Amino acid sequence: MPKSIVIDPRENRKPGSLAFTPIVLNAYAPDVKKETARWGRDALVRAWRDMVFIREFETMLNTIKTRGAWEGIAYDHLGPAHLSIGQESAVVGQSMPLGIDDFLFGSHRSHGEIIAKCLAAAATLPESQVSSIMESYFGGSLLRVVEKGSTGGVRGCAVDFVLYGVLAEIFGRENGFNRGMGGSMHAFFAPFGSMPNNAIVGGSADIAVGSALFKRINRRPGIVIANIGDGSSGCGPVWEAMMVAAMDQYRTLWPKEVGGAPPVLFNFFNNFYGMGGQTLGETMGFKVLARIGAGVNPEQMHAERVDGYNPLAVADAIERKKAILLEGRGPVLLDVVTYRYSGHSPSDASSYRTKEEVALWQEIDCIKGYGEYLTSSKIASPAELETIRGDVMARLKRVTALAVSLEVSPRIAVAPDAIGDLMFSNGSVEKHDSRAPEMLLPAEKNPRVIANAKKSRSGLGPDGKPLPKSQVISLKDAIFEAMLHRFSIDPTMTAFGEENRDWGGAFAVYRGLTEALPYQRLFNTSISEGAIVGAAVGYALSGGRAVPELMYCDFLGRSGDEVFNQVCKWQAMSAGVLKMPLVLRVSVGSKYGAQHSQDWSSLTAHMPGLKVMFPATPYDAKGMLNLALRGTDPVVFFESQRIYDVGEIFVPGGVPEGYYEVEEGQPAVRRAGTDITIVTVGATLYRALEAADILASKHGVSAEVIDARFINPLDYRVILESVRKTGKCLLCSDACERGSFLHTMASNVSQMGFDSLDAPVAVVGARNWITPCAEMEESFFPQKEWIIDAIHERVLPLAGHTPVTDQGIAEMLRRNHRGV
Ligand SMILES: Cc1ncc(C[n+]2csc(CCOP(=O)(O)OP(=O)(O)O)c2C)c(N)n1
Ligand SMILES: [Mg+2]
Repeated sequence: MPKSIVIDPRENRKPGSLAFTPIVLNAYAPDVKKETARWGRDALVRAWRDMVFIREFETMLNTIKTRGAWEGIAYDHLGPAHLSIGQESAVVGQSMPLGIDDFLFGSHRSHGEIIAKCLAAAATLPESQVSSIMESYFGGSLLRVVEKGSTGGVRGCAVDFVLYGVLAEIFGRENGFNRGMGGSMHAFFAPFGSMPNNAIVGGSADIAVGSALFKRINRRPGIVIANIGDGSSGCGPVWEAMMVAAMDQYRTLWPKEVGGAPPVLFNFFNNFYGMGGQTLGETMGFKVLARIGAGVNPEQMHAERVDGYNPLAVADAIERKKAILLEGRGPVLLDVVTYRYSGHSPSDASSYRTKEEVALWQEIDCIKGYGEYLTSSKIASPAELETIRGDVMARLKRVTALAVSLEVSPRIAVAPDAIGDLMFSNGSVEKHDSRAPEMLLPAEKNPRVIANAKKSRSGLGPDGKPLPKSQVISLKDAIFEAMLHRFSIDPTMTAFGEENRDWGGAFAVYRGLTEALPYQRLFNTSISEGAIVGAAVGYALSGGRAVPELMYCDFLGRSGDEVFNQVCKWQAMSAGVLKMPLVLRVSVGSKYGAQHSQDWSSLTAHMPGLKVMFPATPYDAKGMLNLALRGTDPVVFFESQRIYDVGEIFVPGGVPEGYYEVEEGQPAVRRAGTDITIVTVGATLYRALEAADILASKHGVSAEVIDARFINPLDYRVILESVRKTGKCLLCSDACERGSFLHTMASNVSQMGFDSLDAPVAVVGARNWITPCAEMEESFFPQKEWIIDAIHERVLPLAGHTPVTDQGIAEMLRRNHRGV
């Protein structure tokens, strides 16, 4: 479909100049009367209390880390502790106007945010709600520990619950908010709107965008804040996140009722350092971080610099920006000026800054300053503040003693496989919401469905001969059918990436979906592979089904962190609190040279927490995608471009019209044989079958050809059973041989099937070169001759065979020695 926006040269070639509006800096003017009226006395005093909680909590951690004991409680904490001493006002002020529907995603330095957000919720939610949240979290196991001896009723108990949940998590205990699977840098407590914190600098930016997209697309209340540091302003994914958050289409193309741009706030806690790198004057060139907003959109992201040393200035800014976001006019950027006196971590001697500089900030310490504000304006007396401080210390001592005790707070029992049990949720969800899915066309009116109805479901004619490709349901048609099916069932399902919409999806896989779906369910993004995947992570962990796409496998590098650290880890790091119903479609190219033709499935196979699938037939493409799109685990779904147009030649009757799933992890025997087992991953299946034909006709060798289909999980029993029969095994895929997943497979088959093997397992992959141009590709990707020659040289000498390629041991030695 052509675009509705016309790119007019008359408009775009006009001379003129671009005007920027001034960006407000630290404009907050304190006003005791207004502040008391807005927040009420109790909340104003509680803000001070919460700042003290955070300060003392982190002082305790620092003391434990550096001296091995605090207040007579001895503990050796081996893990990290990135402290935010000095920054308390910025986080407490932030949480003041937020409810539990407002989400915070944070960083490695987020203890303060978690505590501030959770204490605010514990103080403001109805007591019955607080009780039921504590009671239901992990079956009440945390509550059972803190409720005994707790003071101050439900709210007092909730304070202890929060401190204990965070501390037990930092100490890696089963009673931690994430069962100790997250630790200091990843702790969070979703029921109060404290969402995952990220040890990857800037990692929360694109995840927050996805969470905000979830809220917008599914009309959920609240805003989403990405709490990131000034240092993260140099990170590509942060910029990508801002680009995706600021796309015009939310207002120009999306239906009005969706409500405009996703409500996301990029909140930079600007403490002027990224470890020892000084962002002001050294590592960045913006001078004032808020300037970034001016480069993003005409609203300049409503950017402002805020005095983060005054909690009320922060609260005021967050409240005003929240209103903008709820109106769909985001994104917003805040440059919250703050400072940490603590080192980057307890081992940091702060050699990169002067004592005088630290002293300048300590002189205006936020707790001291805000305490003076409270007392001088008669909101609280010094004695009241002292009493509060006493209560803080008493609670902290009690909770710390509980958290260090291995009897009260044991670690998760690792044996037999407790962490393994957390790697996948292995769930199955038809739909993530009960509302009717928003569709523009019923399936029977969809042009592609109508066109497909005229095609043969099988790739073979009645005579058993292949039909012309244009007349059969192809692999990409099969993917389309699975997508349309789930779109019409799960209202939360959304797919996005480059060229997903009007173009018809990369390689026309999605042709027909543009007509079927409103914008918010299928949209083009900026060319931001990191943010495409990162936003999908945020969308999925917020409760919706996301299908991001990478146009070429070679772009996986651009989304490296998102795939290798985010998609795969959050289910386990949250101890199952989060689910990740995300299917990342990755198209593997050919004919497009060195940077568009690589199969990097081994990289994803290496990452714990990913399910990896690689169908090679239309039947499997539909049945496996159906499986993936109903599951609750992240799946990387590889598709080989070279077989997008193949028809189904293995399953009688071809691709079923209705719904079905392929059983997870089960390889498919494509041809039975007795003399050698050939296992393929992806498109080499068809070359292996040609090789099997030649082996049979010329050499009388009967090859059993198995299509692995799955990379992880993978049930090796089918392969081992075959090897028991044949005694020989060759593995083949289009991935470069060195480091290919085939080597893991070879090692497993060798170890588990050693008794059956009478030759080593042979691996045939692509050459360890760059992929040459299309005309030379046959010298790079495995061909049927390579398979036959490798069998001859390394597995089973074939009488009278003269190899046409060198697959022998000497050549393997030579290649490895040269590194090619
Ligand atoms: C992608 C990435 N690069 C580097 C690091 C190592 N690292 C941890 S924190 C940090 C500094 C981050 O600075 P900033 O974003 O300003 O946050 P702050 O530490 O000041 O809170 C660095 C470089 C990391 N964790 N992730
Ligand atoms: Mg910083």
